[in-house]
Amino acid sequence: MIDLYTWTTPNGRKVSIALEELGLPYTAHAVDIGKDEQFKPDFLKIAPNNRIPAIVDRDTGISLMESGAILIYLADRTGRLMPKEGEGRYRVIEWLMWQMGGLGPMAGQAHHFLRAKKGVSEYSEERYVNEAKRLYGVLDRRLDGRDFIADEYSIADIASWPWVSRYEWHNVDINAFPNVRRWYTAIAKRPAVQRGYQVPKHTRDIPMP
Ligand SMILES: N[C@@H](CCC(=O)N[C@@H](CS)C(=O)NCC(=O)O)C(=O)O
Repeated sequence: MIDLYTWTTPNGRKVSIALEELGLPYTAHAVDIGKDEQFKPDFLKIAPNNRIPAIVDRDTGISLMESGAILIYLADRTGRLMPKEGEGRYRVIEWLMWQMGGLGPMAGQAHHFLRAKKGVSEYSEERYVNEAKRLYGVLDRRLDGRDFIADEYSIADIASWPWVSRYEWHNVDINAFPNVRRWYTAIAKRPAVQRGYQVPKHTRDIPMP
């Protein structure tokens, strides 16, 4: 049994989607970041960076923060969603790192300046929207002639998909990136993705372009 500490955000949804895909039993615990619950001392013991998501695997005694590390752990624990060795494994890790260091942080900053702090900095709004668009272009070229980011559906797709599901928030016209749109809509139809998206609670249906 895995305890998942999460909220209704892209980084949280990565982990609930992976758990649903893998069919691992888990209990979701809501950490409402709008009410600063991520700063509670009990949560900080497993997530010292005061951010969701985090997990505690009661079977192995391992606790982890950082969504990328959690995805690698779940893939290794089950032998699924990432090749066990060889170039294919590093390709998945390569694109997982691309999401963790690029798409997530840049789109996240776009959300901050376009929504939470709208009007505070025109320069920042422009910079992060342009960076998000550049990253969509990178993903679109990667998906040209490919169904998934690596050879098969993997944690690289699961890491990027919830961020792309916020395309409206970062003002990117997903229809301008036909390979991303095709990939996004195909993954959106997966039952595990539909279940994982609504953890820890329903906020809205999955946006569809
Ligand atoms: N690199 C971290 C980022 C986690 C992160 O930024 N989580 C956000 C929600 S998506 C959060 O907990 N924010 C709370 C805060 O900013 O205090 C990961 O991928 O797990």
